[in-house]
Amino acid sequence: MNSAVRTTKLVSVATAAVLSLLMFPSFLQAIDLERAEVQQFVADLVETHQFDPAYVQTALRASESKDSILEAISKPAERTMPWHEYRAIFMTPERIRAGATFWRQHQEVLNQIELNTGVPAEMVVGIIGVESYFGRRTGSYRVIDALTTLGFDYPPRSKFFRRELTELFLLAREENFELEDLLGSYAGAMGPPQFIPSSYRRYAIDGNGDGQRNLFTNWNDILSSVANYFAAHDWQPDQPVTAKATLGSTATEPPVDNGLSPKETVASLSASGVLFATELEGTAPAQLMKLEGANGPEYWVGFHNFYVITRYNRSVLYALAAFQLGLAVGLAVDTGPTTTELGLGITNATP
Ligand SMILES: [Ca+2]
Repeated sequence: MNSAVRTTKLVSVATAAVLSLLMFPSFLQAIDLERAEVQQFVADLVETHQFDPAYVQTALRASESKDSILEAISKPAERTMPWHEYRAIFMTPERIRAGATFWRQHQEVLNQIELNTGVPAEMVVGIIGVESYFGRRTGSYRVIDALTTLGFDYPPRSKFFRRELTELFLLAREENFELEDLLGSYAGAMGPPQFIPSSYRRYAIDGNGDGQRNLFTNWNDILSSVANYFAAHDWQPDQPVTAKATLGSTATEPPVDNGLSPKETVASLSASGVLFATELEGTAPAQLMKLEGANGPEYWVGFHNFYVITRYNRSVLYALAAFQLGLAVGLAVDTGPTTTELGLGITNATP
């Protein structure tokens, strides 16, 4: 019996492998349930979160480890690209126009969210525009494939992604999703706002009040959740995000810091000879960033709200692109809430 079963299994595995190679450009394979770390994972879900072991095993058995996911995780765009090239991906006339259409479609919800949270429509729209081209590009990997691949076959961050895999199981149970139907990016980020499972569970909002937090297809939930993420990370309403800066003639060694938290203040940067306009007090946190523009270096000062954007995605380039795209779309929409000039930040006009 054993040998017959084994033979059948071998044949079917071999057939599947050949079919896979024919059908997919990159190699993929089922997760091996015999592996110690996979067994440990199943045991944890069963013991800590009371999952049915058969359910977990079935889900994992149906998932696939993919080389294309391992390749994608090794080269995120914002780490390898100069600012002007990265910015050019997002600040296209097409994307800005699409953003204006998107804004008008969701105007009412965006206004309500801004009223409730103090997070401006520009910011929410900018994030959705950079993350997914306003919902057009949300990723076509099965989230369970992404997280099993990275959780079990990507040692540098396997702990992190295995935790996200646990969160995915919990999320699907809580929100009544079919686990295997959920699609997302190669890193397991879902829907137009690209929330990973832990962020989804922690920050998603049921905006339309139907009892489910649906970040895949419900725009009220999606937009409310982005704003909630910002509010939860201490977004300061009506405060600026960035200012364009130049170096005064007295600036000998500018305190450039392209890190992810402001270590200087408005006063200390000014004292160093950095020239920029802001109404913030001297004690307000600030950082001077030097980016590679098309015609030489660009200097930007980031304030507290800039730091908040980097909590959504830990990249200075990302944060600046999302902010600028939101401003550009806001200008294109040309409605009630308007923006001040680029770089000075967001203010709400009196309606
Ligand atoms: Ca909902």
